[in-house]
Amino acid sequence: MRIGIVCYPSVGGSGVVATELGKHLATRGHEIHFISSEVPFRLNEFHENITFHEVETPLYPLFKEPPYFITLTNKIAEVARMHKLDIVHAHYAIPHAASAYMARCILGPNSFKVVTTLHGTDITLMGQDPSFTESIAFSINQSDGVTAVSNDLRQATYEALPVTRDIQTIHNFLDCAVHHRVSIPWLKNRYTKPGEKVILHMSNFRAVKRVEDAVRAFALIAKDVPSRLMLLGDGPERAAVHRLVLKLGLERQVTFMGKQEQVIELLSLGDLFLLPSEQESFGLAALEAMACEVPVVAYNVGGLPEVVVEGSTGYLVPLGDVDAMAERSLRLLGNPDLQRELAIGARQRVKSTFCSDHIVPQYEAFYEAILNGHDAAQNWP
Ligand code: GMT
Repeated sequence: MRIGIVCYPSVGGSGVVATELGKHLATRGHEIHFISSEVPFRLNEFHENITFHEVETPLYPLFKEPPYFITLTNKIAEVARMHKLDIVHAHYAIPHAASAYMARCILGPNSFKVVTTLHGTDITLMGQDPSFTESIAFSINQSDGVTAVSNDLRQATYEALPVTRDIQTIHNFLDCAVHHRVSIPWLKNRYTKPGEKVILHMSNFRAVKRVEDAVRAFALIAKDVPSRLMLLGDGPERAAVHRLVLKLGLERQVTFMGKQEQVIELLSLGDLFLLPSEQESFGLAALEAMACEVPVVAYNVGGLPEVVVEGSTGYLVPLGDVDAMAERSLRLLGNPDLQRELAIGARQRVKSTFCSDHIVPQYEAFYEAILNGHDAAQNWP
């Protein structure tokens, strides 16, 4: 198949999933065309079946904002025509699905099929905002096929928006051959002290991630167990998190690692991963930790129960219950056999359910069904 993939290029779950999907599809012989404003950050090696097409958005003095929607639409139409694309797969409803729809209007109804994957914030945050609802619902309804990264997000979409199209859940995935625990002694020596337990958190430090809760839980954990909190990532809440670390006198036990692109080595240092997000349609960061044999303690929200299995790969506690987060963490860190059991359980869960070998064929089958004229609207919901 000839497939265009439209995604955000920056560090972030939707861009990562879109890029990994494109790379795996290319390896499986499909012709892949990435369409984005920059080279997606995980698209870091040459592949003969992958072409990148940059969307350039000139800012004329007349415009207050760059007209990205128009330039993206234009680029999708241009690439689809030139490379005879079968499918344009938009990751994120806004503006990608809307642009793909408009590009198809330009080329005509028999040109290419539009597949949209919903990742979460396009529904759970933007989807609730009246400034976006009409356009998001329209883009979803006009797609030829729609997927969501969890059952929870699928359900949330029907609840939030007047969507009449079937949505198929296709979970996020990892390359299990690449994502596994590695031992790098110098890294361990560089960042941790002997005997310390390593607690990790990784996110884009947006308010929805509640990183301060991870720090508060860590403060309780560190009272009982010699430990270190390693914070991977950066974003708008970083300064507030730093202030809290200082206020709690934890500066010697908390390490801010900043934005990291290669995370496997760092995740492999962990004994435990904290994910106190107040919303998470899937929680790719949790999956990445689990692949590296790191159990997860998270709030019981969104799609996280589809990833973290209570008591066998980690624990899920009520949203905002920092005490419970610390208590489960201590239960695990205080019992090395239990920690090991959950670490192995976490890896097993990723291997049995979320490896690329298992998920990428689901996307291929989905594309094929759409190209063969399956009307995805028939099955709703
Ligand atoms: O969570 C973020 O801030 C980034 C966001 C994105 O669009 O990249 O992540 C969303 O999509 C990921 C990939 O499907 C999911 O793993 C995340 O759970 C989801 N984030 C939220 O629902 C808050």
